Amino acid sequence: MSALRSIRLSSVAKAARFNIAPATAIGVRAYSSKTKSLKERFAELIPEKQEQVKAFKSKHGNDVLGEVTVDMAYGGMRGIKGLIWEGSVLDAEEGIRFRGKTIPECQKELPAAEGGEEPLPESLFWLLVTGEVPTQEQVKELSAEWAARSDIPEFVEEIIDRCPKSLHPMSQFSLAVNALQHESQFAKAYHQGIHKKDYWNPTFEDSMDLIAKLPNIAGRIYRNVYKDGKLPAIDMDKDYGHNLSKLLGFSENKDFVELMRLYLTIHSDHEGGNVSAHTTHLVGSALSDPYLSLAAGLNGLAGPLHGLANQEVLRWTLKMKDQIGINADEQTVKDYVWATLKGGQVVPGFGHAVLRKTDPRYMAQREFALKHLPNDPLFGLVSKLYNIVPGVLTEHGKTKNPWPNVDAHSGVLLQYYGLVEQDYYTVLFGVSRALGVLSQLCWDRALGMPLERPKSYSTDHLIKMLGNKA
Ligand code: HAX
Repeated sequence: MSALRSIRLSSVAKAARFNIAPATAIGVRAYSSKTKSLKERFAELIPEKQEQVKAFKSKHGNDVLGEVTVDMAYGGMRGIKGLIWEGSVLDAEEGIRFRGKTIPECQKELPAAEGGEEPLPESLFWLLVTGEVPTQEQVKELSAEWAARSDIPEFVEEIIDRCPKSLHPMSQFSLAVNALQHESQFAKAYHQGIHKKDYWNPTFEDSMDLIAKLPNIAGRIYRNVYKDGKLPAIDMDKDYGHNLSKLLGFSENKDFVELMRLYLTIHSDHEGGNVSAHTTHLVGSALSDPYLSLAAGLNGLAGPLHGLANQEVLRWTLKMKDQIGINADEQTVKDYVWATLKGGQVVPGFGHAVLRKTDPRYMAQREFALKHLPNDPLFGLVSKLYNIVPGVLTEHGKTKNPWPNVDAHSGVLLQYYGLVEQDYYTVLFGVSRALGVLSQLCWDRALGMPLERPKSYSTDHLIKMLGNKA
């Protein structure tokens, strides 16, 4: 048993001795360090943020954020401003900013691994929780803490092992996260009558445990479905991206490990209204614990209009390659795209509910490809699509945003390094998305966010309400 883990378990044992909920008894500082731990810093920030929100609400509580039209109600609530999300804000033209920082700024400012260039997902998580750029030492401690918490219970391993290979990896992923709920400190503390002002504490502990355990779940699914089912142990002194790569069998390739760090960073958060984020937040608002909340979000991520699009993109692109050849000319590619549209299908990887420009997450991956695989033929085809599809979608005239989104590029990178199993890709997206939605869930509980319950109407009711209006 590692030193870190024994410290954590000893505080649980102490809690048991005093007959109090372990989560509330776990001290804010569980690890010896000269610098502040993430939990310490989070705990410090909570009263400041609570005060800020209280003051803002008392001054602006009745200010109007926008109006809601009938079209918006029927139109998937596009544009309705009704959610609070601390970690990131999405601008339609500029794309995502994590705590005010663009992706290139994150790449420049967040700590990377020794000898690496891409930000460590640990540093992005720290930024999402605190709004601050961590020190290298703080990131190293977070890596060690996640490694120390990474084991999954045997019964969860058995559940994964018993899944038929034909069960989609995302269903296996969601199943395993639901089963891990057995470990929830929040659920236990709630059962024992925890005071609501302390909800943040077991929520934080659950979130840290859950994030730490995801690589072992994801790795096990990958090895079971596509390989011989044997899983290596993670390296206790290595970072999250390295360890996930190791579990998948790719840690020997340092470029793949860097890709994984970049991938896990940029897929983490995309403000609050997307399906996976909103679902996690909504389910969490019923005080369902982080495990149940994330599992619900993962089920949303598994839809083809959302996260699963990255699987669909590669499938669609490879099918195109088989049908028209990798070096097809512009007109042949255009005809293929038109055939998809005329078949009543979407062109996967293009369009977005909020964005109106090329997704900067797409650009970050394109830049990675230009640096590491400029001559890869499939990357060449993806680049061709980048130049052709927006024009076709514009001519088609329906899509509000003809530009590529994040999912249009991730598959070609994974494919290049040998991770060719497309059905698996959304699991990686889910590991990353956990960083964003769980950091928000911690803030939801810290800020006492209430049960979410918007109002709905039937069509008949709306006709009665508005039907006679001139
Ligand atoms: N190909 C074909 N038609 C498209 C399209 C595309 N890529 N994108 C939008 N459209 C169509 C819509 O289906 C809609 O048609 P109908 O009026 O017949 O229903 C019309 O254009 C208007 O849609 P929109 O307002 O531009 O887009 P929405 O906000 O409704 O939907 C989607 C946004 C991302 C779901 C949409 O662009 C889409 O289906 N794209 C392809 C799937 C995809 O790449 N999804 C991943 C998005 C990013 C993400 O969440 N990643 O996880």
